[in-house]
Amino acid sequence: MNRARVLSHLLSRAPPGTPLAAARTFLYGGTRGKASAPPPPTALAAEPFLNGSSSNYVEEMYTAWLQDPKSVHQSWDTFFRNASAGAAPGTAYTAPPSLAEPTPHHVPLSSIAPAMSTSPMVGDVQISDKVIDDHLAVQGIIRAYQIRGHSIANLDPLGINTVDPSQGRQLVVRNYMNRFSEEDMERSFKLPMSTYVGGKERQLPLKEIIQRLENAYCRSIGVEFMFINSLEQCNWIRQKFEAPGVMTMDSMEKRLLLARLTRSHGFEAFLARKFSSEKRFGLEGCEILIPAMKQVIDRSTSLGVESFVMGMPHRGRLNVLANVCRKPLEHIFTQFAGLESADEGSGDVKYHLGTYQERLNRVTNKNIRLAIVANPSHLEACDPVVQGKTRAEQFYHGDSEGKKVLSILLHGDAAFSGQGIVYETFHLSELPEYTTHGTIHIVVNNQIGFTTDPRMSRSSPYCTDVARVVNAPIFHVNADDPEAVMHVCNVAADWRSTFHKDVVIDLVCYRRNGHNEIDEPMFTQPLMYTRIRKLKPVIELYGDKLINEEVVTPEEVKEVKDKYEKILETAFSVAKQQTQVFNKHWIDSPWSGFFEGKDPLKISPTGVHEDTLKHIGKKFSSAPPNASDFVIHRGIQRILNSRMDMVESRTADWALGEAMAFGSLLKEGTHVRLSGQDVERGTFSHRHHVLHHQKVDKSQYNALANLYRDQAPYTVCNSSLSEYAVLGFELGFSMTNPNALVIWEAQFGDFNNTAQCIIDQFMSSGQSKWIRQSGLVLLLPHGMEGMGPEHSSARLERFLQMTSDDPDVLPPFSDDFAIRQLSDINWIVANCSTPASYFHILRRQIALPFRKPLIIMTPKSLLRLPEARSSFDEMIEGTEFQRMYPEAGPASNNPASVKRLIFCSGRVYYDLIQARKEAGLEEKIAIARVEQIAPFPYDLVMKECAKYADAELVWSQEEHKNMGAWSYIQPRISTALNHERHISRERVKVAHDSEDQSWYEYWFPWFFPSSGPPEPESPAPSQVHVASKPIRPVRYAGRPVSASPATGNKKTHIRESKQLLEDSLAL
Ligand SMILES: Cc1ncc(C[n+]2csc(CCOP(=O)(O)OP(=O)(O)O)c2C)c(N)n1
Ligand SMILES: [Mg+2]
Repeated sequence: MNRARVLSHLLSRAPPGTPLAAARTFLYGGTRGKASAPPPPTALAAEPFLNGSSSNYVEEMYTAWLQDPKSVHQSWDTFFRNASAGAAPGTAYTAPPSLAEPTPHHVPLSSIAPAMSTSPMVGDVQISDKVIDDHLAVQGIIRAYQIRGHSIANLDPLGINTVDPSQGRQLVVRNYMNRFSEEDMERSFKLPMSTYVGGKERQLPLKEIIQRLENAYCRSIGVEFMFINSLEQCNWIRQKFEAPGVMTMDSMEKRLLLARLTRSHGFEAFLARKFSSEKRFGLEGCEILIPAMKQVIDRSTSLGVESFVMGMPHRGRLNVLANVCRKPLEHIFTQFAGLESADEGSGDVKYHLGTYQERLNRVTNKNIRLAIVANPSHLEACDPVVQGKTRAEQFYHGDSEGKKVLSILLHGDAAFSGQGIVYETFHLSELPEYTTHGTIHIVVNNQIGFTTDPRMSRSSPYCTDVARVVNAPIFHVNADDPEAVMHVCNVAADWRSTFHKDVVIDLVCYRRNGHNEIDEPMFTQPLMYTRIRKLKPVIELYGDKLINEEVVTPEEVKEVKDKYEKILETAFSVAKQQTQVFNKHWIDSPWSGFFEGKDPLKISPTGVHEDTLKHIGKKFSSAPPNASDFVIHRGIQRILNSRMDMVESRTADWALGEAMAFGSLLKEGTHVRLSGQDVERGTFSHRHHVLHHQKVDKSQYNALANLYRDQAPYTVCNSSLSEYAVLGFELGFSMTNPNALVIWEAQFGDFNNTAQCIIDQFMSSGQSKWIRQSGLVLLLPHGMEGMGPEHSSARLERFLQMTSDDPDVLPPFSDDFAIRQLSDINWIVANCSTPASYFHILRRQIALPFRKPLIIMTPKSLLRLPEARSSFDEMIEGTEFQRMYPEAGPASNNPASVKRLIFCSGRVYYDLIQARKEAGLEEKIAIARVEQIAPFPYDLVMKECAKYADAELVWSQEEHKNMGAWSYIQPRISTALNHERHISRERVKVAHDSEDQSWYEYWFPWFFPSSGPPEPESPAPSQVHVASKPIRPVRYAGRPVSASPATGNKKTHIRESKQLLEDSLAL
């Protein structure tokens, strides 16, 4: 270990905190190897010239010597050789014969030694401290440019924030330059290893060094990267920006760039002409975005990427669709025409719609897939969705390193710095089960957000500062320098391909018009817009530049422009002939083959063979196969034992029921992914899907991932502490593959409202707006168990309020009533009370011929309640999900004597039956449990009501009256029983036409008045009262209204709980 020995000499005694000490840490403790033995303590003291101030220089010399001994002065060579050979401390240095006059940049060791020790001089060369310090200052200057050069770069096309160059230099280099005179500028200095500005040169005059640094760091590109804590990555970036000639483009590349700019500009100009009063959130002022994205895509495609998943806001979206994705122009133009939609869905405004295109990349001649995810107005909300979709594509394509699928996120400057979801999404970027192996972020930094200036909208210097948290390099670039933008795009694509980490391109540009085309920007930004009006569009600037360089002729420029204009006109005439728009043209995640050949009203069975239940149960209750080597916690062993006991006795608790649902789906080839905070163990310590070896770090066992040899993969992953980003991510994941059960679990249901935007904008309304389905499941622990206002309510009422079923319309009865309801609604809301119910509803998600989000209120204390267990009999073949459990006890045997029929849902059922038993009312009070609240099981509720025809109806809930399911249930029971609300004649007719009329006649006699079904000439539906009969009301029993979801006081909680049971049961 020669290297180690020499460095021992140099570094062993360096005082802590000095550069030498840092070098020691780096060289010994870093990735490049370890010293074999500690160095002799006296070594450094004996080399008096090796003090802190010269350490950088010595380190440089040593590193250079290691690479090429001839690259350093012979005196250094001798010294390092002697030291390597084990020379005693203080004797390694030997003055060499003077072979020639050393050049000023080439500082020999002898020039340092005499100044600091009593060592003899070398020949007649007397080199002072100044020479060393000058070299150190040059290093400082280089480093200063690398760290702060961006702060004075010419980034702003408006010139508003541009610093005066001479002042700027002072800002960057601070006092390093003070020591140099004009003559010094001509002196040559040896270039340190930390710069690539020299190219093949090892020394350069100071003037040239500075000039090259200015070119690299202070022209149209500002590179922020020195905060990255990897030397390798910093060096990689330095090389990409410093090496001479890195930005050179050949004329073909320049012509392509001009052509792309022409399209970008031409598209906006065309829309402005044709639809002058329409909002389109044009790209004018940042037309370079289109060539930039195309460059990123070209370069990444050449590096192996086949699929691009993109998310972007309003700005320039139509242009991206047209010119990056190559969406048919007529599809875009028809969106301006205000046509009726030909297919399902309520649609969305044109600058929110997604798309999916497959096409040939002409530059690389490879086929690529491009998806732009539909997004709501809510800025940045689609960021995690894009990441989830990307991750899923990578997962299902076996692209474990992200080489084939790449996510690109576009941002506005104000939104990027203002929206917290950006930060939350960045924090997913390196998590094992969430990483997409690097996202390329592009910011359209037009230096304004609607009417607000950056100084009023953020506290950070750059709008991109949020990216620093993940050590992403940030490339700021003046959008009016197209070639600089292309360079940055190439580097970003190369970075992502090399390091698989996030990177940011900050396109510093301007917004030529108002926020949209109808806004007047002079109201609020008069000076900015006075300046903007004087600016030539970038297409002109660049066209002129290329004409001057004789890369193109003016005729060619015109020809390219006219050609595109013609393409636009042709598409415009096609669009004009259209009479309808098709929402299906805008699907961002088509599921080819999923719907085809399926009966849209058939649910596959959800019951499972008993052997399968047993197999899964046993595996789930067992230690890993190498149990003797795998030390399990005693508490876990007890849990496994009790699980095994349950399996033996053919029963399942909640965790076992869930495992059986997952396990059986995995067996059938369905990937299951469960994500959320602490889901591996489970917030309530009931799940334990990942067992941890108690003695070996990171040694884990996941039984459900090891059930069958040919099973589908099982992913269970603790997430970052974010609801918004993680739920968005899982939603995106669920969009990719309909044959996967994707689940997000909240720690407590209460926290789901920090992800409200994903719930409202994507889950509840996504299918309607974007005809995009998702079978995502939300598990929301919910229940009033005395845990205070923030650990009690998943806000069931909100999910129910957003269901799209009309409380006033009784759907037509038929054999496929239940699935029709599911097909018609926007999402399913359930509050399961048994493991079997939970088991079936999870499996039903995959058994459905379509996909709907499923929101489940999940229990807390029921997880362990012995009464809340299910027999295997409720899960085996032939069983299915029970939308409602009717009363099955003594009361059901003699319905006529039942005084009250209570409907409830979830946990409160167990309190009610206990209290009913204690009160001896099992014959008098029937209790039915609604498991699927929405869509409402009208048929089953009506049947139960009909059975207890004389009973008073009560809805009992533990939530406060203005919360929980009451306000959803009440009008629906009323519609079901009383028809006091209006009912569509057509729907009644369907009910009458159904085959099973006698069944309905028996249970719902009021549907079939003696006069027969309504006559065709009956009054209009809005006036129909199907039958006049006494109103059968439903009464509320539960907590009164409240502002807070639950009391924080234990006593009050107990009192309220007692009261609600009394209210419910008092006859
Ligand atoms: C979450 C959210 N808040 C507010 C708005 C309203 N809004 C629409 S665009 C906009 C300004 C966006 O500025 P910036 O991100 O810089 O994008 P630009 O329009 O400048 O391209 C605002 C505030 C929104 N769409 N989403
Ligand atoms: Mg902006």
